[in-house]
Amino acid sequence: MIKTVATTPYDDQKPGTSGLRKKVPHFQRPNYVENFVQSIFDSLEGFEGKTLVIGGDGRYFNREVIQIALKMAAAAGFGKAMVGQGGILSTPAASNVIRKYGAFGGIILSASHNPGGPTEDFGIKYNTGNGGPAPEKITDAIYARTRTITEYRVLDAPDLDLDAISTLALGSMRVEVIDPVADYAELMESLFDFPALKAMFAGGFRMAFDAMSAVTGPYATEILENRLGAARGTVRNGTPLPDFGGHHPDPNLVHARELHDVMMEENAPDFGAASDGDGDRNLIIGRGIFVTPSDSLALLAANAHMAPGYAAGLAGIARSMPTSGAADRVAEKLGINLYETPTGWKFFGNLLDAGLATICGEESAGTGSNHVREKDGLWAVLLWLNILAVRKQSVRAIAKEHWETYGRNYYARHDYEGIDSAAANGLVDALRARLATLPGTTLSGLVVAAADDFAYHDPVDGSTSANQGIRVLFEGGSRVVFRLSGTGTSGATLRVYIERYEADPAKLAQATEVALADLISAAETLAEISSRTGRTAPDVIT
Ligand code: G16
Repeated sequence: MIKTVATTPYDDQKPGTSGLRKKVPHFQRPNYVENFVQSIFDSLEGFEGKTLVIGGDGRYFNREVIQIALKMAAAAGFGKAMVGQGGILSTPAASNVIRKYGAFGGIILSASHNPGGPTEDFGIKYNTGNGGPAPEKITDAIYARTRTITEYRVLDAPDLDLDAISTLALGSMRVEVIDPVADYAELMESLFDFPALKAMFAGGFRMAFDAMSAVTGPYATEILENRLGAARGTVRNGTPLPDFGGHHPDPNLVHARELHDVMMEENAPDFGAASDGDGDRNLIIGRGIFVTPSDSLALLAANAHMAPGYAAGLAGIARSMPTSGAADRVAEKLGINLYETPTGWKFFGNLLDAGLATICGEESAGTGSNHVREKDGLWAVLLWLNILAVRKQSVRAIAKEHWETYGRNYYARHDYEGIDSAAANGLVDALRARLATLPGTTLSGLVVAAADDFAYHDPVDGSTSANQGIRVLFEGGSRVVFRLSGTGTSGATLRVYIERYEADPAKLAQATEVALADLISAAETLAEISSRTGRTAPDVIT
C-alpha cells in the first residue's frame, strides 16, 4: 500500500558542489531524508517503469536511507531498482552500473571524504542517465521543490534484506541486489593491460594501497590482489567501516599520513596510493615522491596512450579552474583542446558526453575519463600502474622527465576550515570589490597581470555559471585563486590555491613551500586572511 504523508519544507536543502551534505543528526530530523528524496523524484520526468540505481559508501546511516529510498522509488513508480549488496556501491561503480544497464538515474549516498559516524557526515546526490552528477539545472529544480514540498509518498512495506545477491519484490517494483564489484572490475579489465600488470607484480613490483576503511576496500582487493596478483596485504584498511575507523577517509597528506610515511622510507614499496570514502578520489605517491593531483592529471594525460583503452589518443583534456595549468602544456603538445571548468565533476559531463574531452581532473584529488561520468580513484591507480608497467621507470624518474619536458607547476592548496560564514563571505566580497583595480599593482614583489571572478560558458549547452572563484594572475604565469568550498558541513571553508610555473631546468627540484613563499604571502596580504578570519595558518595544506 502506498502512503501519502504530509510534510513541511526545510529551508536548507540546497545541493552543494556534490549533492546535499549534512551531519547525520541533521539528516535524522523528521522527514528530512523523505523531503529530499521526494523532491528529487518530483523534479524528474518520464521514469515510470524505468530503473533506478541505489548505493552508497557504507557510512553510518547508509542502510536506513537505502530502505527509505527504495520504498519511495517503488511508490513513485520506478519499475526496477538495482542496489549494491549490503547497500555498497562506490561512486564510480554506481556511475558504471547506471550506464551499463541503461538506468534512468541513480541515488548515491555519500559524503565522500568527510568523516562518518552517528555525529559525522552524510550525503545524498542524484546522478542522471549518463551516469554523472545531475547538472545545475536539475539540482536547482530539486532545491526549488524542497522549498514548496507538502507531501511525500512511500510504500508501506517491511525492510528488504540487502545482504544477499538476489531479486526481490517491493510492491510492483523489482529490486535486484547486485555484486557491487563485478561490473566495475570487468570495466577496468577492458581498459588496462591486466596481463602486463600481472607480470609486473609477479616480477616483484611492490605496492601499498590504503583503502582508508572505506568503500574501495573490496574493489581494490579483488582487482589488485585477486586479479593482478599483488601480494596479500597490498590493500590496507580494506574493510569498509561505518565510521571509517574514526578517521577522515580523505586521501591527502594529512589524513593518509601513514601511507605517506611508508612511502618515504628508504625501502618503500614502488608505488603507493589511496582512495577516499566513496572511491572517487585518489592519492598517488611514488617511493620518496608525492605527486600532486594536478601533476598526476598532466602525467596521466601525457602517457595515457600506453594503456589499451586510450591507445587511440585523447580527444581533449578538461580540468577545473583551480587545478594547475600543468595539463594545459600537455594538451598544447598533443595538439588537443584544454577545457577549464568550475569546481565540481558535474561540469565535465557535457564535455565527456559530446566527445570533446577524454580525460578530466581536479586539484581535489579527482581524475577520471570517459569510461564513467564520475572521477574514479582506482581507475587513476590502474592507469598509473599501466604506465609504470610500460615505462619500467620509477615514479620519481617519470615525474622528473615530465618536468624537464614541460616545466613544473609548483602547487599547493591551503584550506581554512570551519571559519565563520559571515567572515568568509566578507573576505570574498572584499576581494571581488577590488578586482578591477588590481591589475598593474605589486604584491610581495609580484605584478598583477589580471584579476577576475571565474565564469564558465559551457560550450555544449550554452549555459553560464558565474562567481566560480576569484583569480589573481601575476606576470610570469603564477596565480592565486580564492573560493569557498561547496562540500563542507560546518561553517565555511576558505580554499586558497597557489601556483607558480617554473621552466628553468635549474629550479625544478625546489621544496614546494619555498617555490611558493612569495605567492603565499601575497595571498595573505591580498585577502587579509588573518585579520578577517582570525586564522594565522591553514588547517590543511595539500
Ligand atoms: C566534490 C566534487 C569535486 C570537487 C570537490 C571539492 O568531490 O565532486 O568536483 O572538486 O568536491 O569541492 P569544494 O572545493 O567545493 O569543497 P567529492 O569527492 O567530495 O565528491
